[in-house]
Amino acid sequence: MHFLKAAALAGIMTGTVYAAVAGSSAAYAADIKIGFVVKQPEEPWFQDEWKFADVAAKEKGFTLVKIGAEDGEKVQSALDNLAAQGATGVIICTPDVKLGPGIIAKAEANGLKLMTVDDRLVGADGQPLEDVVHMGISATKIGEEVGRAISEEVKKRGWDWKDVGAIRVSYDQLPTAVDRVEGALSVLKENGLPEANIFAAPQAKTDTEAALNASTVVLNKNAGIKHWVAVGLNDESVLGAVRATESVGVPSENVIAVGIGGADSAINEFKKPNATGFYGTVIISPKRHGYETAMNMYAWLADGKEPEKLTLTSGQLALRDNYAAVRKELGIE
Ligand code: FCA
Repeated sequence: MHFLKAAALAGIMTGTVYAAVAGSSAAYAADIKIGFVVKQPEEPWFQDEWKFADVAAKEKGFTLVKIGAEDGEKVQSALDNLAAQGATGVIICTPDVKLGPGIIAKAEANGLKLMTVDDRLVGADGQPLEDVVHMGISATKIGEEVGRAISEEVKKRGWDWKDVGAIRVSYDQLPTAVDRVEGALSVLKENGLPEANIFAAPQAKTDTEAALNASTVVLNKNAGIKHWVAVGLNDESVLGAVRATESVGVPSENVIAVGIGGADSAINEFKKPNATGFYGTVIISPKRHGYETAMNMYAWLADGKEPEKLTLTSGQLALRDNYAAVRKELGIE
């Protein structure tokens, strides 16, 4: 800011560069501050979102304030802090979509333009708050992609669906999570998985540890089942199911788990010398969710250009042997 102001001042004094500085939006960019609040800052997906939002900030010259907010109270104070710091826009992935009306009110009271990313706010009736600008993943379609990948591999390994157990790592308070796992399970059922072979493993939080705990209960109750598949809302939840199969002694060749995400959690698993039950992941784009949301917010604040109300992004399946190429193709190396 100081530099730009100084440059503008210098422009006035010399009369030559002034027009160039004043005419470029860079003169305003330095004054624009945008918050990027995420529910789980330790999760690689969110770190990648931040990383790409930072790229937008550098490119445009605005200030990005990154805040982790794991519960409702932290969300409230994040919104207050942002306003106190002079931010005028915030992009948020909330820890709880039911905080929706409260978040809208708080953002409004603080003069913050609001966009949500990944998890869409809902009202008291559980329906999405459609007036809030949102970028999410096309959850059902991506879930179906998971289901197709698992089904093909089940066929390839010659398993009989009758003998396959499916761990449904669930986080049903989050609509996108329901859409993702239901999309996957619909395809598995279409291909022959009996409904009775689906076991819910409700996780208390969307991380690996919670999924491991929930999945262990399912496996212990169903020790007679030989072949397992696992679905969940993200890589972490599916990895929890895989860790659980390992801990109860199911050999990795008897497990087919496919996640959603494609960030470091998945990559580190693919880098292991021996294949685990984590067969693949549908890679989604932290670049679109980080860079593009930040660019959209910037355009809204700097040029008054309101973003599309709803953007749903796609995913692409990647396996152990081609994940690097897929990431490259998506521009997210
Ligand atoms: C949700 C999940 C994250 C990520 C994101 C796109 O927020 O919790 O892991 O999948 O959607």
